[in-house]
Amino acid sequence: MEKTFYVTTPIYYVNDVPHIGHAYTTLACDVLARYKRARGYQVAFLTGTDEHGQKVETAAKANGETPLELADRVVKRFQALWKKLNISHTDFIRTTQERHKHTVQEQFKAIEAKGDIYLGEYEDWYCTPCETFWTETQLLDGNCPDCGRPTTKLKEESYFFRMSKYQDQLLEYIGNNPDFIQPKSRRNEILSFVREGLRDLSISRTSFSWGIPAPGNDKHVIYVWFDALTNYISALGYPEDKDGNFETFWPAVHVIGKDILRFHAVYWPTFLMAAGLPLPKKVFAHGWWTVEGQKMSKSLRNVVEPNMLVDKYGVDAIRYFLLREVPFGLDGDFSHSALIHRINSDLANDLGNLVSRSTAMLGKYFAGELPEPGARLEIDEKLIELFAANLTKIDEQLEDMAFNKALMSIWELISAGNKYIDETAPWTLAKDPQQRERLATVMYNLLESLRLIALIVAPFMPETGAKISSLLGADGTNLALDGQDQWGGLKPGTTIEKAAPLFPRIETE
Ligand code: ME8
Repeated sequence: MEKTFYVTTPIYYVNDVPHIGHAYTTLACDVLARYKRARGYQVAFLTGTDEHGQKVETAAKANGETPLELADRVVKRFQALWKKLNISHTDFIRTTQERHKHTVQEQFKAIEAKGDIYLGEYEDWYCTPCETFWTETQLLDGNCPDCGRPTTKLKEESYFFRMSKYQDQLLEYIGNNPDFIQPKSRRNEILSFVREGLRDLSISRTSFSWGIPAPGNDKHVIYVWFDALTNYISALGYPEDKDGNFETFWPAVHVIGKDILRFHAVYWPTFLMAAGLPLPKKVFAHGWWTVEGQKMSKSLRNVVEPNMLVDKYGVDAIRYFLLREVPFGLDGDFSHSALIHRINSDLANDLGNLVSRSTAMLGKYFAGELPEPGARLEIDEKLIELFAANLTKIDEQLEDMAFNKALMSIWELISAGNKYIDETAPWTLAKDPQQRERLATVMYNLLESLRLIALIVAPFMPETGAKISSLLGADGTNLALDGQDQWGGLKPGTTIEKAAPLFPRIETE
């Protein structure tokens, strides 16, 4: 059977424009998708947009457009950004698409038929001038968070999901599957939340209309989270599964920000249990970015716009920085000085120099033609062993979504390459005709190191991986690791040109 892998990003709200936070989640998923592909998996990679709900309805009204017009406009910005960031998603779902609405309604009907959805009453705080319901926690000093006027407690008819029924089953599942919710600290948070008791969940509203109607009762629209979470299976064609995608790819690995963990680790699994479906393989909640030490917010005008960063620094530098700077799972701070430091030291200096020195020396000593290597010395064996060991390590690190550690393991290889140059001193060997074979071995090992570095760096930095690979005479579009990750893949006789600098240094005043 073919190995398959399904990874998803959250679907992003269209009432905001994309910023580095969104880019971060999507990039992480892209690295996983590319890595798994390189390892021979058939990959489904889903991203998309969350387009229903009161917030979108209100934002559209404020702009004098329909919710769908607003969504159409913002969706283009997300799609353009993903293209610019080299995101390799295989599907893009919009919750306003027919395929999605269909699945949501089928899911609602199935759970209702089972008796786990019932009609009841929901009590909340209502702001009459704004015609808006607010939950207790949304209120500001008891008043409407939008207009500041007093609110009144009102009852609203609502459908409820019998979430309470699944409390024990969920606890048992989380207990039996230690890797289901990651990182561990977050898992503990969820465990204590569930242990405190699950209440039934209101899953419809009658107070606004921009949403998917409840089947058989048009007065109600389905609550955004029941709608939104279902995207992960509607994109696979559930329940009909005409193309067999559900059968092939479900369950998924969900990558999300810590802000929406409860929805993914409590609501979503219990919906799935009620529908009799397997639970996700993993829910990983990463941390949040601040900017130059402050919370990113529109009012502070410090929202970091990824388009601008890519234009200024290049796509691979941004991809590298975001995943290298902060352990996935912890909060981090974005600053221009940290970004520039990483570009100059890790990219221009370490990786850039290794590539330019190695290819330049091959040009100088062997007219750019890769020689046949001779007998290996201990220093060669050590280098080769390090590559084998770290490739295995990186596989485990990516399994744990430790992107920064995986990058450190790659940079260990890059440093080892630079150190190998310093210790073997090819310029000295080149002066002695007796050392010609030794020089050939050294040059072969250096260029072979570059081949493996290109392949393993490619999921993180696809353009860089492809550039180095093509330089070595390989097909820059085939960056498979599977079957290519053994030492000795480069063919002697290959012509390799001197590389242009990969990452120009960024000068600062
Ligand atoms: O929550 N740092 O959509 P959303 C890191 N539609 N990541 C950040 C971030 C920051 N400062 N800000 C946002 C929604 N994110 C729902 C999801 S899923 C069925 C429905 C990322 O547009 C992070 O991944 O508010 C977070 O989970 C996501 O953007 C929220 O995007």
